[in-house]
Amino acid sequence: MPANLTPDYFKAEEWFRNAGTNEEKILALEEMLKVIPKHKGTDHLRADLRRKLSKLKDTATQKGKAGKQVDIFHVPHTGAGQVVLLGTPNSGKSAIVGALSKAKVNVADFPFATHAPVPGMAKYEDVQIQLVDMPPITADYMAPGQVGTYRNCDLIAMVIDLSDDVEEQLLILLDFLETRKLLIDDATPATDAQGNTLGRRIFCLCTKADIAPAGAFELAQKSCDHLMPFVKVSTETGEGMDTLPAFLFDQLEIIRIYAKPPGRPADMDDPFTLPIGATVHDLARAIHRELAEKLKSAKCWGTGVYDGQNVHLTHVLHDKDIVELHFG
Ligand SMILES: Nc1nc2c(ncn2[C@@H]2O[C@H](COP(=O)(O)OP(=O)(O)OP(=O)(O)O)[C@@H](O)[C@H]2O)c(=O)[nH]1
Ligand SMILES: [Mg+2]
Repeated sequence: MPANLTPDYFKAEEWFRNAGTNEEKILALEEMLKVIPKHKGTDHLRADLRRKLSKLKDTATQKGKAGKQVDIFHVPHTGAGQVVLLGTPNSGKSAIVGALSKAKVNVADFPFATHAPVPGMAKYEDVQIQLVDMPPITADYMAPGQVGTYRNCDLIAMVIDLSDDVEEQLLILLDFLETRKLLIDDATPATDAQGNTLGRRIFCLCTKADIAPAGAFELAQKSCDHLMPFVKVSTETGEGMDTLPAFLFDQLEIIRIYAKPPGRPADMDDPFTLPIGATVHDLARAIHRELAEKLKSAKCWGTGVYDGQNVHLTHVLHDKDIVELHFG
């Protein structure tokens, strides 16, 4: 009996083939099992997929047996947040990372100039935001393991070259994000059954504004069927580049907090960064996980408090607050 496999199944299968880690393979196999047509003709295939899945889950729980593998697509986080660029070949990804950081990127007039992730640090006021330049993806190709970098980042910058076919680029990039469950929408829960986070925060970074035909930016906005912020830049003229770090900071949804030791001035050079909505207790945990349980009281200077006000451990902090912690 014919299996009659669907396009959704083939997409999930491609995801499985390109998965660089066992976690990613598990996610892809679960998707394959979800979308595979369920009839006699697929009995064998489904049994085979279930076997593979259970084997992978077993390996995932047997930690530390194999030697450490080097995964070039695993980019350790540094700074206040990690922003990873996603785009088709020649769209201007490396030029952006090169313009905002000191990273040694390869900007070139030919496609596939970037082969591996290249991280660089972009400065926004007193914090550093990590940008990661990436190899391109196309409708039929991505480097094996590449999806892992997107899975682990804080924010995806979907790069669209305004001087090229914006609709086609959007189709390719959104399809990649949708099939890998990287878009937050009704079909993608916040986490999967294993507790892995699925959807990521995403925005659209439109480049080459200097050579864009009239209306290209508006067309990109109109053609994107997912709600996300859009910005327009040019690394050639600098348009939009000055305000890009502030925009990234906003999109990361973080706040800066300056810790003040009792009786001494606050350290205003090196803020802690915490998610919006973080409390005094979250700050204490960020400073020292064990000491946090001994936190007795706190004083706060900043938004919504008078200077030096005693605040409860559940007090919600704001960007640029100064906090003095007293441990028992
Ligand atoms: N006019 C103009 N050209 C740009 C701009 N940004 C990048 N370019 C040019 O576009 C070409 C590709 O830029 P890259 O930054 O290498 O593109 P990429 O997306 O990193 O390319 P891959 O690594 O192949 O994926 C280079 O010739 C750049 O000089 C821009 O804002 N305006
Ligand atoms: Mg590049």
